Amino acid sequence: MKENILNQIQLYLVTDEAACLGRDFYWVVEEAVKGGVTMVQLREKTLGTRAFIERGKRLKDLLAPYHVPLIINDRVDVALAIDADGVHVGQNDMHYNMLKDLWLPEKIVGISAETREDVFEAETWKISYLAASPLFFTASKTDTETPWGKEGLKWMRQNSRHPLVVIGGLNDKNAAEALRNGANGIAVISAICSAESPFQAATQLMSIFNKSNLK
Ligand code: TZP
Ligand code: MG
Repeated sequence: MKENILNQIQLYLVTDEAACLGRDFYWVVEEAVKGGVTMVQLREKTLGTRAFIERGKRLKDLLAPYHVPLIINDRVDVALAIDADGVHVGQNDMHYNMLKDLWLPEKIVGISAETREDVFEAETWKISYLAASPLFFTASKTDTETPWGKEGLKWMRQNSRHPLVVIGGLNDKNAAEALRNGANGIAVISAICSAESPFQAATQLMSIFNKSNLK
């Protein structure tokens, strides 16, 4: 499944079970997808391999009828094992030079860029998108480099040929500005997972996206 990557990355849900505030994980994801989420990343920092694979398979089955791609965070082996649609790696994960030999070229590959050097390095790579990580400070992930901020995002837009996803502190108050400054997609954890209604939160974010696209 690799249709149009620019459509797929528009509203990108990154999962975090703790952020779901005790509600059923699969319910939160499905509500978000019904609300308009265009891609889902399974991000598990504590699950063992077998449990990660089981969760990935279940999520893949859940997403299939909606034609929403499933991306696996960090773990290329898990992504391969469940035949996920894509993999997302950061600067401490498997290097692209190794990943490209293991991963099918038609599948999605996303990379997090934390520094300007990361952006330059990714220029020659055949990747699906680059993520500005983090765009803003966020309590959801604290082991990061300095946030890119608005000026950093503008710089990235000028210096990267890849579709850009922004992640970190995105919500319905700042999404439009990020889109105006070069983002092609908005990735969120808490703005959807911790919302009272993940369905409504996704609907609202998607309507911001659609309005920005009209201008
Ligand atoms: N990578 C960079 S920031 C971040 C990740 C996984 C967390 C984003 O969470 P939130 O709640 O949308 O700020
Ligand atoms: Mg990672």
